[in-house]
Amino acid sequence: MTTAAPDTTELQRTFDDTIAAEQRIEPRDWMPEGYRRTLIRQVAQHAHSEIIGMQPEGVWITRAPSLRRKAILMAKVQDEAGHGLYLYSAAETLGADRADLTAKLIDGAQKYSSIFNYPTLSYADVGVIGWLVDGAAICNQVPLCRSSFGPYARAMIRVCKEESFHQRQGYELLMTMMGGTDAQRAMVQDAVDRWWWPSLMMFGPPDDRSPNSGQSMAWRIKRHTNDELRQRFVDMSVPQAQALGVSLPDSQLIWNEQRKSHDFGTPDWAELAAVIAGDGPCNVERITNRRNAHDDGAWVREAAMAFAARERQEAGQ
Ligand code: BYC
Repeated sequence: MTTAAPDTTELQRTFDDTIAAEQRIEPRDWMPEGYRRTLIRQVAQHAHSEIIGMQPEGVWITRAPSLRRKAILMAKVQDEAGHGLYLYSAAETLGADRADLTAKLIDGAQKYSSIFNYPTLSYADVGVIGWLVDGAAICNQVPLCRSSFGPYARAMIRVCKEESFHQRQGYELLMTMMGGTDAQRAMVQDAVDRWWWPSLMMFGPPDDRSPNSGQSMAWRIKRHTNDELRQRFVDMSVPQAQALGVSLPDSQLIWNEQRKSHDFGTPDWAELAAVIAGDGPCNVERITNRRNAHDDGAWVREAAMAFAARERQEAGQ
């Protein structure tokens, strides 16, 4: 006796019910092709961001001002490599091929976060990346721990724990510098002035120009809109800036008693569009470095493949 395969309507109903019941979709479950494509797009972009995101801070490892700072920074940059690897693995559970994803990053066919296309000009930038960039990442990623796709949500739990350490180390670094000389305080303020607006842009375009948000929210891949998370980040950062003793470079930033939230200025959306399109200050440098690292590692991949093939052959004998 054969059992008829369930038809698409029935599969779609099971999928919809799973999402509505706040349960997870797992790799072997049926899923609409659009859901799979959206997740591969977002998870791959996220993985690429972690890998490219190693560069702006990585260049400061050799110039860290003490052994302690060097050890902390090395651990942080290594964590970012780890996050990239979990996320590529999550994308593989959706049927994506890791080599193909890397090729798409290098060829510019897939995106990575706009924030990593800005230069790190002083050591204070390492602290500000920890405070603001990792802070924005946490704001964005904590809700992703409840994302409907199981492997992505589970990867986010570990990533967020590590991001909290990253944020704390950045804030502690800045606190130390703010307790130092006038020149050090000026370096911190300069870094805050340069990173504040790009950090707000990390959350993506405003909701009325975010083509993917509606469907991604309906599928519960995203749990909040870009503007909701941006607002949360501003409200979180203002008291932290006060405690640190820095000003945020926005003359329109003010507490709104009615909304119980801060009003703030409008990020330069034309700048975000240009950076996403490949025209930011460091896009070419970041991709060139990634391409060179990939080419330089070709012999390692070949050796690993040859070793695996020999092991398989010996096991078969
Ligand atoms: N940069 O419809 P929208 C880290 C694209 S790394 C570049 O709102 P969506 C860290 C967007 O992809 C953490 N592109 O899209 C590592 C879309 O283009 P496509 C990075 C952006 O997906 C090292 C188009 O614009 N975090 O923490 O609904 C050191 C329209 O946007 C950006 C993640 O990757 C951008 N900022 O929402 C330190 C989080 N914004 O694909 C720290 C996971 C938008 O249609 N991703 N675009 O051609 C997400 O949460 C969502 O994908 C986004 C965008 C909120 C970013």
